Amino acid sequence: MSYGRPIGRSLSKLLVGQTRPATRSHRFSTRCPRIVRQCVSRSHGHQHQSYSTVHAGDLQFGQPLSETHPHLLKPEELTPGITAQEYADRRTRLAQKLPKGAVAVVAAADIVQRTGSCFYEFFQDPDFLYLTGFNEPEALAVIGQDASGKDHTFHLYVREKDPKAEIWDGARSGTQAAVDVFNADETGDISSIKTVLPRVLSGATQVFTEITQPDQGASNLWRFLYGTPRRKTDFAELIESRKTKQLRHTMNELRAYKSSAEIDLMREAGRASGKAHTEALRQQFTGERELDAYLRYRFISNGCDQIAYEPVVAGGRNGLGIHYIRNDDVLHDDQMVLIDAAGKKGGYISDITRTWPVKGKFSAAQRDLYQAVLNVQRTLVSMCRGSASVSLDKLHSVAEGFLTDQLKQIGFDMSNKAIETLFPHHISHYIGMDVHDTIGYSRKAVIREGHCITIEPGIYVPDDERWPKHFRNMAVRIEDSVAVGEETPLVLTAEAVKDVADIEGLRQ
Ligand SMILES: [Mn+2]
Repeated sequence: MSYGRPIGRSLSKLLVGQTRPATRSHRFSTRCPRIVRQCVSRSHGHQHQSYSTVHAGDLQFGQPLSETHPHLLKPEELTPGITAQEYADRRTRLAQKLPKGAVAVVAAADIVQRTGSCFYEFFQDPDFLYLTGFNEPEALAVIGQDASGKDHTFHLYVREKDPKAEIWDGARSGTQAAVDVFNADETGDISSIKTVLPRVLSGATQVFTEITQPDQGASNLWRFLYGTPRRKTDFAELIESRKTKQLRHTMNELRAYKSSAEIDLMREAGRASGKAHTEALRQQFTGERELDAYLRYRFISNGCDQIAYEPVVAGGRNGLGIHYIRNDDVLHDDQMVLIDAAGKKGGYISDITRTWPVKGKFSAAQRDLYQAVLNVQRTLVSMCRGSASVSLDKLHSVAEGFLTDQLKQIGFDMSNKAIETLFPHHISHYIGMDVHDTIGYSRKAVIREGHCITIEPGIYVPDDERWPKHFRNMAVRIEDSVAVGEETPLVLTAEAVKDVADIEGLRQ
């Protein structure tokens, strides 16, 4: 969706000292693959100006751009697969959901330190990335409606370029690129945000933000040791005189329905990851670690740019631990291995689980349990349609009923809510930029075209006399990522085989 606001970038403005164009029509001029660098040179005592042309590819930015990484991005794209126009449209859609006079304030994620001078890989805050395409820490966006009510205003404060710091931490895009590449109306050095922000927010009647929410992820121990700060932050003091609302709900409404570009990226991530699962199945592995490493390598070499989440590679009863990620055990020939692993592309994840016999052939009991789960998984995938008018919670109760029937047929006593023990997690979650996307978005919402979800029934049989002996300590989960269609679901991870005959056929 566009309101006639041309989006491009003009790298010709990446000039030291050049005056910023005052009007939008200037700002969104067509992108230029070369930039002109203005030089001041002196000769024979006379000062004159000369111009030389520099390739934009010679400049360095804090993230890949089409000029520097044409193998990753097309010219109109700001991040792989997503155009500058789509980012602008997202901001406009956000602005239109805000009351008049309100602004949204969204912060970039911070770098997380491991120990000493080691850092974890940087992961951008998904809301911030969704709205800006800007993939650096220490940045803040302020977005609101423009005067016409049809377009948005966009302030983006970033780390200024700093040659000394960039030697250590890598290139930064800087404030000039915030305007010329990322299409901000106004920018500034994040180091002066404390003095700049009060002016920026001075006209805002309401502030929508998540920044005031305390860290939800801290453990009990961490809260005991470090508590929550008693003193108000500068930001909290700045906005306390205004009506403050949570932004989460509005962001979920925007992010829950995926654009065709987003679905294309998830399909590419799913194709590359699904292929990797099938490739792994062709080989014999003797340890979880090796299989884990093989998959990580194949996800990337098949076209993903990152791993989507810590993989679960669980032989035998290790699969009963839903979030088992140690992956350090031996794989035995008489076991099945449960693998929940996938890659990510252009910021969009896929989510896949497959379970197969280590030696490539199912025992009778393994086949019975596997086939029971697969039957239910296929039925549930076929319900991922707008025309089915179901919610995730409805899909879950349908899955519980079908799994109960299937397990009865292979000898389970399903009385006393047995299904809740054997199938302890939900059938589905939303997927997108996050593995569990749009946290807080209702599982009671009726799924529609554009929603992307997983279908992942699993049966985990404890070592308990209550269950048939030959199934004890077995775990089977089968999971695909699915884009909901109006009449037909699109399985995003179809390349990962799951039929019994296909699995056994791969290891002749
Ligand atoms: Mn999942």
